[in-house]
Amino acid sequence: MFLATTGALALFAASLLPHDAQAQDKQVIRMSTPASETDQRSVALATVFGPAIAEFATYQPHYNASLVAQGSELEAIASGDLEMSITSAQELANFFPEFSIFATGYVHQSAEHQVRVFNDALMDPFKQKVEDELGVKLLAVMYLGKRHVNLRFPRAERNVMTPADLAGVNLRMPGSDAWMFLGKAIGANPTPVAFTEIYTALQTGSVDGQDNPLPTVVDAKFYEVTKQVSLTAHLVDLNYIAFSKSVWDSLSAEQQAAVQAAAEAAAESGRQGQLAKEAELVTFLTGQGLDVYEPDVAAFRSHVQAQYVGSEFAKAWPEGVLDQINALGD
Ligand code: KDO
Repeated sequence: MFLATTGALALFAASLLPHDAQAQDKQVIRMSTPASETDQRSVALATVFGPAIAEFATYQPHYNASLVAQGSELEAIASGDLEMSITSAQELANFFPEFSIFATGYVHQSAEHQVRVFNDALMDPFKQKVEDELGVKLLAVMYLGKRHVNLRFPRAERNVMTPADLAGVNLRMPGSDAWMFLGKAIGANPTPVAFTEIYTALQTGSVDGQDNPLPTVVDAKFYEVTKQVSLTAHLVDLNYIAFSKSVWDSLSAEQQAAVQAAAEAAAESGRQGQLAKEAELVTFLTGQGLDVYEPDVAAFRSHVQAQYVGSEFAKAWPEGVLDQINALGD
């Protein structure tokens, strides 16, 4: 009996060997993000991207900034410590100021507009520069959603209809110049806090509010520690799927095509997931006792646009690109 079991075990182990050897040969793709595992972008990457490349690579996601701190992912890819992330235009603008055009309030109009812009020839020099100078390939654009102002105060205390109503409000923003500028441009007093610290910052009152799309407000449970959402839609936000160029170069042409197709399919799946959530979450948040209301969006738009005109950011935008982006609008 003992011998039989040992023999069976030996056979079983032997049958695993070629597999194991194969698994060791596979390229491991570590992906780091501050997002949670249940965020629609994370879900799409885990259920669409990972399986689509499983034959030759092992997709290994790290959530909640547990592997790399928010904002350091591009450096980590550039130095070979990470293979993939979902990066923002604001983070790219730290290296390449012209990327601030995609981080500017009220420039992108919708999820579909983001895709048209990303796939247009106008993006080619942007993508090329990131590839050449940082060793990062931008494979596809993921939809994060429309960012709104989400505050601890009840509406009776602070009714946010125009930028003037945000005067003196300590609004948490991610920590980079482009984000700070946007926070100021909507009329608030921006305070940099890492994504993973927002809940506590809201709970303890070290900030008065934060801005993120509704799916994030729900996924990260910010609704538990806030009382209102003013639907400012000041940024139709995105992330680019960022992939190590040196890993890309080590793949065969077929594998590269598979990675590219997998990234596009995951982005599409995540986009649909995020759009569906955006459509249903006003009801959920209202049910949780939050006031969710429409401000004077035209007042926000004209105020924000006026802040960017003539700014240091706008000076870095290549001639004519804003017009090209607008021409691709809805
Ligand atoms: C955030 O820190 O508010 C932000 O929404 C910024 C985005 O660019 C993105 O990094 C996102 O956080 C994380 O993926 C968490 O959702």
